Amino acid sequence: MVRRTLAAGAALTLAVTTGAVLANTAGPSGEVAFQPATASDSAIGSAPAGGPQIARAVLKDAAGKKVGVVTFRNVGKVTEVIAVFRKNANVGAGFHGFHVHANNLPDAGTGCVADAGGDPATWFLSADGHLADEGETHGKHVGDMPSVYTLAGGKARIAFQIDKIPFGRLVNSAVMLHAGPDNFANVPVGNGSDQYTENSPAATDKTMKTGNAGNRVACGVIKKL
Ligand SMILES: [Cu+2]
Repeated sequence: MVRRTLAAGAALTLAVTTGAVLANTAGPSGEVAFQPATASDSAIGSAPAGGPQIARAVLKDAAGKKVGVVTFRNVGKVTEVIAVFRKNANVGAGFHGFHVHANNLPDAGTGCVADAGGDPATWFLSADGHLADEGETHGKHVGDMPSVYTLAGGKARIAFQIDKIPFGRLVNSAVMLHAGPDNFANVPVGNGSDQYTENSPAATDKTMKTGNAGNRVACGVIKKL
């Protein structure tokens, strides 16, 4: 337990408990990838004396066209997130799954790599699965974020707060926008007449990992400003 008094702003004391270090246990093909905690993780809850820490991801589509900007502003225990997608972003109108993906497993490459002429299912697999800690299922991944709703012309603006990802873990991870809505793994599995008893275990397992939000259509690596 570390107790710090922030120099910036009004006197504010935050209690910080450094989390356990977790190992990478998932491959790049799944949506879940565990990212080990780093020394910089302890930065959460301690806005530096110089002011908030800011990081940004510029999201591009498979063709390399800039479609949006996501800004993370850490003000202590909470990080404020503002995502803006351009008019004519060409990602389709409606809800889109939106997550922070790990980007630390070298097997499938790193960063946001896509072949615009290739199978869309292969786009941005260079980044790993959702940023997650061991045992978390989708909807509870530390990298899960609210869905983006794009207007008919492709524009979107969404602002929200997150409190599960230390700032140090955000940096160099990747923000991913998916083609389709995110079901947050809300599959009512069971034996009831209104439950998806016909679902295969594999399908259930998949949605518990990804939310079945579909292909990755825009990606940007988070860089500290
Ligand atoms: Cu995702």
